[in-house]
Amino acid sequence: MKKWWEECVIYQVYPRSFCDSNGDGIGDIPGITGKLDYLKALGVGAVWLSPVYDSPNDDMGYDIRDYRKIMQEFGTMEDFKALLAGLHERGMKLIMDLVVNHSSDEHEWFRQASSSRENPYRDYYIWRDGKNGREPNNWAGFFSTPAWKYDERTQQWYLHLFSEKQPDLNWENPKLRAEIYDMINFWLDMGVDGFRMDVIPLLAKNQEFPDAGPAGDETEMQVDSAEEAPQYVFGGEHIVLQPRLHDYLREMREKCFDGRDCMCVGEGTCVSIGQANSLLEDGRELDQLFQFDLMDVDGGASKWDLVPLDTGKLKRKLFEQQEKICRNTLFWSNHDQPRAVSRFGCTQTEELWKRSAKMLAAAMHLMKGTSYLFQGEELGMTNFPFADETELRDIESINFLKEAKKAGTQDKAWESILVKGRDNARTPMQWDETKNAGFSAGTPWIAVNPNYTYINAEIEQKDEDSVLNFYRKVIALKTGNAAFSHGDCTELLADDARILAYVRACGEEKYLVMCNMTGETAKAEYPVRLKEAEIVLHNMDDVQEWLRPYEAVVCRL
Ligand code: TEU
Ligand code: CA
Repeated sequence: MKKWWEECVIYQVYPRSFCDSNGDGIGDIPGITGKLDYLKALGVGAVWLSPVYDSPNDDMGYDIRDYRKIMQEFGTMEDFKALLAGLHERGMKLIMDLVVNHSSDEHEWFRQASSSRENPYRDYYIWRDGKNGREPNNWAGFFSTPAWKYDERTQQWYLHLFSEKQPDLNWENPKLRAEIYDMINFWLDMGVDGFRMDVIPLLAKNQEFPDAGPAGDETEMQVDSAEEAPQYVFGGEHIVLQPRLHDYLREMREKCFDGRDCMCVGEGTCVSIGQANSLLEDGRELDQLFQFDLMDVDGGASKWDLVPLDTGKLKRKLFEQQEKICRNTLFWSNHDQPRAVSRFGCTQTEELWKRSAKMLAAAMHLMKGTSYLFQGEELGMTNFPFADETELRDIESINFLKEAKKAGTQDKAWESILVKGRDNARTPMQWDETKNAGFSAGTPWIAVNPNYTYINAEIEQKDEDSVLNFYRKVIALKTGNAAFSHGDCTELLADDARILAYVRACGEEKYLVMCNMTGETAKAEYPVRLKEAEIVLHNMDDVQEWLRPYEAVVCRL
């Protein structure tokens, strides 16, 4: 028996940039409620809502100050309940973002914990003495800083894998865990249908907190002179998928999810394809997982290393995920990733922009697994042409650029930020061709993409040939046809790096999906003659013998 979350397409809303209802330039919850009919017409069955909890927004809401309070600029708890009711009235579900690896340093727990070593909340966080006058170990954080910050008042260091204002919670502490489970049940009792779990593979840490990289070499940390900065190293082997993580997730399921028709999808930060099932297969931990190998195909040692897209490598990753992850999620982007059509498609001309955006829709969302769309993906929204750093809002890019300036590599860093910066995904949703793309009557908190004049929901709703209407057809196929919602997925043309081809089959229903992922016409030994095929979906007006650049066809077999 399939679960609701295996049969619907899920749409991620980044509330700050979705729709501003009161003209303060910031998206808000009533703005989302006002757009539910748009989402219903798109054909999505659930919304994943990025954090709406009270937050100082150091990391745009992923730094929570009060887990049971709605962020003031997003609205009130009544607004939230109206959104939840509005979704349920339309037969749609709501998945909240659960950020419990860390809180904000302005959370009451941390205010207490950092007031004294004896405070009862001290062990809600991770405090250690320094070593040789420096951090307890050599771990680097995710945002270009060391992973520890010194607290003068209590003379110890606290762990923060992300920003300094995001202290890691100590999951070894059963009191902390009980508080989190209580909070989860608070939202589930209200009728929330599930959670997307932020950096969930990192909850458990090696309690020895050893140095990362080559065997912890004490001298590595010894700083002979002030200008010699120690080498900070990502401590993945000590913080990713640690054994205790599985205990925590099982306990969370017992305390919160058992007996409820709810779901949890984990953000599989640093989890390989081969490791994914350790969190999924017995169903006692996560229901689904976002696995990120696809998000790394155009990166090197770090996301900022720009590597040309290799469609052969992309295909291999896609089919490896299909084959090895028992409950797969399908996504091209989210609020942390650049826009799909700019990254995996082509924006050189309006024709190729439209065609490649549609090709990506068919390529990804007709595969096997639950499809997750990121807001604006259905319009073909693109990366933003940031003029300079004053237009940046994201701490990850801002910190990265700051460090690059110290190293004199700011020009290269800027290049990378334009291509990979998270702000690309966070520019306002483009609703129509009025001021600020209809996002806000005020001054948006982040600039609106100037291409909103032709990339916007209103114009695309009226255009039968738009990216939006193509997404509607893909979603209708995906959710309305057993071959696509439940069927097997068999790869074809595996050795051809240009063409993504697969058969979806369930009983008598069989369909072939063929997508040319490149800018060249792809001549090859096709499984069917396109001119004789029964085409049910196509991103071009006529049929030729070979797939033209970014051409996608879906044929009934
Ligand atoms: O992201 C986790 C994470 O690993 C990010 O660093 C992401 O991989 C990177 O930004 C890609 O460029 C989650 C949230 O999705 C992100 O928005 C938060 O900043 C982060 O956790 C901390 O909560
Ligand atoms: Ca607002």
